[in-house]
Amino acid sequence: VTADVPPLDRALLRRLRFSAATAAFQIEGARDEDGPGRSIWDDFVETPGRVRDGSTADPGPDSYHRADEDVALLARLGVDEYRFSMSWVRVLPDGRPSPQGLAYYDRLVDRLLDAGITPTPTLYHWDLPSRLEEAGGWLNRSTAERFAQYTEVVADALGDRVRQWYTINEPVSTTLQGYAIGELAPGRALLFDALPTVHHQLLAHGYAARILHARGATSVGIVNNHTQVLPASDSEADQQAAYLYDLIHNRMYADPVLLGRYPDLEPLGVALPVRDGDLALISAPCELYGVNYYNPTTVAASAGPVPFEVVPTPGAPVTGFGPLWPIVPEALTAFLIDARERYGAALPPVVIAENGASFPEPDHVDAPIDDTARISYLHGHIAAVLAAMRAGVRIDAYTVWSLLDNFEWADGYTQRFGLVHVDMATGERTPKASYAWYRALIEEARS
Ligand code: GBH
Repeated sequence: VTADVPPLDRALLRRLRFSAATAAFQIEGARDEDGPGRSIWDDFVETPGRVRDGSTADPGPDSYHRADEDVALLARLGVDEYRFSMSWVRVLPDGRPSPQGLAYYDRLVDRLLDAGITPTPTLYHWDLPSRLEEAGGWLNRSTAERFAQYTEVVADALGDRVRQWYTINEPVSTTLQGYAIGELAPGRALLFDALPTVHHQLLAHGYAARILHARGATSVGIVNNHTQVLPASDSEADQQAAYLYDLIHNRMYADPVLLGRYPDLEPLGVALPVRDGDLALISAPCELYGVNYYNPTTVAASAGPVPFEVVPTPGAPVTGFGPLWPIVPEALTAFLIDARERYGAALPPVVIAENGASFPEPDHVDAPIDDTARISYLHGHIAAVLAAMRAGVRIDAYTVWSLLDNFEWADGYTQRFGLVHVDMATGERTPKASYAWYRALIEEARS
């Protein structure tokens, strides 16, 4: 299958490592097996009205029982790495390490290594222990300290075989959608009062990076969700709105990690609970910088409770999420070049840790779905990555979100990102055309 776009430059493709990603809560299922503790996502999915189709993520793709199939799919795909996440509440159900919870990841790591695939776990992909949320969750500084203890347990168990780690996935989503607006767990609507969660998540990253480095990790990084911000018009008001959105979505998470300081938050009228020494910890050098990128964001001024609003990007096709998920590959190139300009040598090699497109595909399929839109999305964005490399941005790896159709948070199973279709009733996995396409691309890069 080929999309209607020019071929990719093989010399540049060869310089990338290729990967695919998933996250524990989105694929594992088995929420009551081997005694995991409860997480804020268990609570959220059980709250009526929170998840669009009422689904609970269990069994979902059921990877807790099907990890061997997942590894076989990854091996046939030919990826260099697999980015999966670890469930804090499996590892520490009640604050003490669980041998069974750890055994699942221990075995997964071994299977991956046997298959010649580098395991690159994410320590935290949104499933905070409920007992910590009861104490304030990420609003409470002590959650970062608990996270450090969890990291020690994981590093002791897997650090002999795992050398590359991602610390925290998309703190911006947790802050904005989890604590400010409430579309994601823990479902709070604190608006600007949510902002201490930024600092505490970054602190958790800092602690974890220090622990992992001390235990021999060679490649560690945070994963931030970034977007290229475009003002809706040239008006002063829209440009100011875009500036604020960039601050709150991009720079508030990147500047402290890469430059050791927060941007000037005066225009937002907020202050963060920073203590002496925090920023040195948060900005201690890392070997990689993880970027999740899906779409640009067009922003207009607003008279509502927050001074900006996200509006459709004129002229762009969209993914299954609709008008606020425009498909604009060149915006990824522009973002990466801008980041290189803003952060200079402080920007470590970038890993594109997630990139992909969702569509509302059926749960049960008898014939292959039309997968052209996903292929053309992936092709366009890989081309955009190569263009940034050509312009001098150091990029080490590209990761597709996602290996599998999975539990798409508040959208349940109504949006599917997989290279592989999953029938959630049976767990059956069927590679889509995009899987064959990605496999051929990796093969060509290696030939
Ligand atoms: C990433 O989130 C996550 O890391 C990953 O787990 C997730 O599956 C993937 O991307 C796709 O969403 O009502 O338009 O806000 C990116 C943030 C959070 C954006 C959920 C989409 C709901 C749709 N995503 N959000 S919208």
